[in-house]
Amino acid sequence: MSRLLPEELLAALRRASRVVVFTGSGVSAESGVPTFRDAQTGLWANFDAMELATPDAFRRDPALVWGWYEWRRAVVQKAEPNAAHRAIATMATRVPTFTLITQNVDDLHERAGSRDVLHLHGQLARPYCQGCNQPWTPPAQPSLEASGGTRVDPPVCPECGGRVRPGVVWFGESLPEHEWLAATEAASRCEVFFCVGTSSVVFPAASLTSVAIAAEAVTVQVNPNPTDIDGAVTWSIRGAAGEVLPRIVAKAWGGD
Ligand code: BV8
Repeated sequence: MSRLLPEELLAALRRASRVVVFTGSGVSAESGVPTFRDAQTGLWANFDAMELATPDAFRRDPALVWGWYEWRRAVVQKAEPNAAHRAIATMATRVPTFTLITQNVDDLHERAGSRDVLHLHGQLARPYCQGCNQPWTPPAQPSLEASGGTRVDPPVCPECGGRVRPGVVWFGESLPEHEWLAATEAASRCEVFFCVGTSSVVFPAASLTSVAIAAEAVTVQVNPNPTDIDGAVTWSIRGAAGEVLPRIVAKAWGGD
């Protein structure tokens, strides 16, 4: 475990032509967005995210699940990207080929300036009709904000009258093929692979670190807490992403 930034890591970063950053909900924690396995807060204290993020939960109680996603959309809307999101966007300008892969469904990477983000688990901002797959554009103001409750009936598709669902990948659902193929390709060819703010317990996304290790990339974990991959990665840096990543960018390339 290290808080210091090993010179070998910084040198590998400077000479790398292909770098991948793989993020989880911990990268948005310093923006005030609860991590996925944090005890739910406020209205949602008695619900388990793992139970709500499933097709069965939506089938059983669409208003409860839609209300949860509307609450999360409101939380993200009020949040701002943090120094970790900005450092990742800066890193992309310092290396020839950079790939950002995220498990997060928020848009904070994009709002920090990152482009072509590979969202393996979908996006809050992309609901769609489960009948005809027509994308549904959410109103600027999340409905829960208005209702203040925990239950909100999901919208009805204007095209086919079907039920609109959150634009995320639920447990038991397949990952989007394009994003998954692009992510595994990037992880298998990179020279440096960062795994930031994830407990690495959700698969197949968490297997990307093993893909990078098998490709003999320098692998770097950034997390304030221990995880199961502490002993598998080249460097495990114990710290908050918003503190560690800006330091890495500054020490590797100078400037901000
Ligand atoms: C599928 C969207 C197959 C919804 C999410 C092996 C192979 C394949 C599948 C499985 C497998 N084993 C088990 C499975 C099934 C399942 C799974 O992985 N279950 C787990 C729980 C055991 N996987 C699936 O169902 C996947 N689908 O495999 O389909 C298939 C094949 C054919 C046909 C049909 C199906 C789909 C998984 C996607 C689920 N959807 N999100 C939503 O958001 O509501 S996953 C959810 O977990 C979020 O996306 C989240 O990002 C992700 C991972 O969690 P983390 O990001 O790691 O968050 P967590 O809270 O756990 O950890 C936060 C970390 O941050 C902590 O370590 C903390 O210390 C750290 N941290 C805190 N503060 C900071 C910080 N780090 C840095 N800085 C800080 N400041």
